[in-house]
Amino acid sequence: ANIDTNSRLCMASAAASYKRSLGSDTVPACYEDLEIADLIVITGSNAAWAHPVLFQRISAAKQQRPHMKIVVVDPRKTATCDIADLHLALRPGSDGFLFSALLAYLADNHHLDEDFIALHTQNFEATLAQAKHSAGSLQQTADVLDVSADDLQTFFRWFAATEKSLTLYSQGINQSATGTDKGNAIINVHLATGRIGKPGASPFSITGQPNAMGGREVGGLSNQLAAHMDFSAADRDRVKRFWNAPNLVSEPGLKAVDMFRAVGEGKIKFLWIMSTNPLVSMPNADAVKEAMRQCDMVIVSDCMANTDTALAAHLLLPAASWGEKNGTVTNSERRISRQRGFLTPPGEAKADWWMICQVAQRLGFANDFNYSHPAEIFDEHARLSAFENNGSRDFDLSGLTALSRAEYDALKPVQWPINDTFPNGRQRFFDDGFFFTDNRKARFVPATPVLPENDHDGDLIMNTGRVRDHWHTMTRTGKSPRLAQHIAEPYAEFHPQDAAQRGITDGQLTDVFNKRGSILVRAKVTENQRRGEIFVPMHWTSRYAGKARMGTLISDRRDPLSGQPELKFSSVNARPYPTDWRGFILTREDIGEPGHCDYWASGVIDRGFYYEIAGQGDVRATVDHLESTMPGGNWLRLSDEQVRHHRRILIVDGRIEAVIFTHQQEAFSSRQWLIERFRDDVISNSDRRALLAGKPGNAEDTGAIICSCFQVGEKQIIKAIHAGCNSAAELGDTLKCGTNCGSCIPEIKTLITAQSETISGEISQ
Ligand SMILES: Nc1nc2c(c(=O)[nH]1)N[C@H]1C(S)=C(S)[C@@H](COP(=O)(O)OP(=O)(O)OC[C@H]3O[C@@H](n4cnc5c(=O)[nH]c(N)nc54)[C@H](O)[C@@H]3O)O[C@H]1N2
Ligand SMILES: Nc1nc2c(c(=O)[nH]1)N[C@H]1C(S)=C(S)[C@@H](COP(=O)(O)OP(=O)(O)OC[C@H]3O[C@@H](n4cnc5c(=O)[nH]c(N)nc54)[C@H](O)[C@@H]3O)O[C@H]1N2
Ligand SMILES: [Mo]
Repeated sequence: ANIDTNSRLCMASAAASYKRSLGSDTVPACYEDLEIADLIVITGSNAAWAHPVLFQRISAAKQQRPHMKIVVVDPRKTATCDIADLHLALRPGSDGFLFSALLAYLADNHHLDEDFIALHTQNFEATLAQAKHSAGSLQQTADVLDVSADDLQTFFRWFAATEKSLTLYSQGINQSATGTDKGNAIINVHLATGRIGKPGASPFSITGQPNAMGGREVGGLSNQLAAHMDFSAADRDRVKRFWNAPNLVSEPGLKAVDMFRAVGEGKIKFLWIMSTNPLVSMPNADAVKEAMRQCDMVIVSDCMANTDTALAAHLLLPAASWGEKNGTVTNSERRISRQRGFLTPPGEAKADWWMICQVAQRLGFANDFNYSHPAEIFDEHARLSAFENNGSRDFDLSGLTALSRAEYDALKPVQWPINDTFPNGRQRFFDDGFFFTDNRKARFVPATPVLPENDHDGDLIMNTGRVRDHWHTMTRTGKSPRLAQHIAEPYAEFHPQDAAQRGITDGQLTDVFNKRGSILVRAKVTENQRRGEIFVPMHWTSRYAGKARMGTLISDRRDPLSGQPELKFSSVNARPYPTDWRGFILTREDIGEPGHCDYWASGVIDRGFYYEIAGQGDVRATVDHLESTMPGGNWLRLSDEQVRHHRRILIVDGRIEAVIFTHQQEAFSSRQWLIERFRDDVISNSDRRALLAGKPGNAEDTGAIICSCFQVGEKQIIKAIHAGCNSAAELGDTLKCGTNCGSCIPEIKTLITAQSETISGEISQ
């Protein structure tokens, strides 16, 4: 039942051989698709920020094999475009047209794999007919996509000509009311060219959560049973018998959006929310909040006590977090890895499985939920996957049943299925051309592409997604000073013309609103946005900002099949939010929501907290109020009421305890310098003078942190560029930036380009 040493050795030598083979066309015995592909299409994903490990692999492979082509399909110009040979900045939601037209093009230009289609697939004719019907001419498709016909043609030619092509897709495809159709349109072009399950040639849905696959394997979706079984009569019967559960649920449950609607309608009166923060991450988030308020009983299990959702709970159960518990996770290449706890859970925190078992036992299932260790649960999971399987179902862990505790503990990462045919796991699925359907043939699914519905609540389309250094609702990344320094405030990105048209300038506070709600965020003006579209990060919560829960603006329109909401296409308005003053606070203690401020955003710094604040009207009253919420002591107070400038500093025993700065324009230009002084145990005389003068001292101000790993700031990088470093590699040698996780390399390159323009400008002047 274990992975034998031979296979480990085989994989190790294969890994060495694929490395050797990079640059040549020979395919090694064991292969890594990303390294050997000749074309990688990345659509609907900002992989540079959201999948940094995969992205760094792709980037390294491209460096080794420069002929490898990368096409990025995204309405925005993102950090991922850094390595792109071609960027299709398409109209939001038009991917279905793109891939349908590609299918028609492949057929018209004789690039289909007729044998593969005939032998291994079904429903091709209807699918092609539909694609041809919706495609139109190249120019028509280019018009729908709003890209140039030349670029489109280039993409089609490259795809047609490149056997080893991968299509990676993520939330820009899925989070759509027609996401299932778009996924099918992508899979269709791969089936039609036989490019599936072959080395360097496949569609690849890059899942998000580290254990997104694991969640599906155990049936963690409302329309699934455990072990990848669904609600078909045969599957239900099988699970019923395996568990001896005569009352097994007979119908799929409600998906997230429908479930919260049912809560709102009083049809669901009891909710147990585990490991998610829906008050922030759901669309129509204020309706979700209201639904929860009306619900009779809301229980929240979380490892954090103060999330937006936890604060709305009747009962909070403290959960152990990942480093504190024991189990397995499955990544997007089907690889199951043991996760071993390395910390003792604090206080009363318990693993989620333990809580579920305790409840089940009290509901009368004492004998069925009497596990004493996760290894026992894994064993049952593996046995269910193997039950009456015999190779008929893809998910099969029969080779991992009946592991001893020691074997479970020592389990090495392995790709499922693990069974008689694949005792050491299976590296590649579908390489034999057989699929897990009744007749073993892959199914083409035709779909008529449509553009997203526009509610016309406003004249801008709001796209949402991730930033590099935060994870979802920031309940954990929000605690890290290093990560907070990359982007300190919630924001919205605007195209320069859209901003100008509305009187919005870079750095200005902006009200983004529609009939559902309104958020207050800082504007960033950038050519990376298409006209008429803005981008807002999904991360900021009520915990970290006064009004930035962007989910409140999003409708709960959703895909009829997957239930996935339209999270990347909401109709909104934007207008500048004028303020009379802006301020910056540092404190040792978390002061929660700072009162009397129209705007605030906060985060952690080493040994304290920062607050960005802004407001209208009298600032003195606000400053007095803020001071009153902080420790007493000998506050130094300076003010220049003319320009709404206040500087209040509390120093106790030579250490800064709190700082409140306001100004009608910029409260203090060098936040990073100030944050660093907050770290000092004793403030030097010159720094004290600098503080009082409201100007940074001699110490270097590093600027906003670009490289989180080595804490290298923008200003340091710019200085090094001016001193002669003109590549990311040279900057890495000099400052170490970008040499660990590498996720800041695209930003470093952008700085180099921007600075070289300045430098050449200086020279030519
Ligand atoms: N740093 C960081 N990394 C993460 C996460 C995180 O929170 N922070 N979360 C993880 C999780 S759970 C997930 S699901 C993944 C998500 O990973 P991604 O899907 O890569 O992340 P998003 O930022 O949602 O990016 C989606 C991209 O789709 C683009 N897009 C929007 N509309 C369209 C469209 O119509 N067509 C196309 N082609 N593109 C479009 C957006 O502009 C955006 O750049 O990230 C994972 N990794
Ligand atoms: N507008 C918009 N909305 C989105 C998205 C988008 O791109 N745009 N992306 C969507 C996607 S792809 C995703 S994945 C979701 C993410 O949305 P959520 O899942 O709601 O966000 P998280 O912040 O990951 O929430 C996880 C919660 O679980 C807690 N937690 C962590 N570990 C444990 C544990 O071991 N046990 C328990 N019980 N709790 C734990 C954390 O503290 C946190 O409160 O957001 C979705 N919403
Ligand atoms: Mo996700």
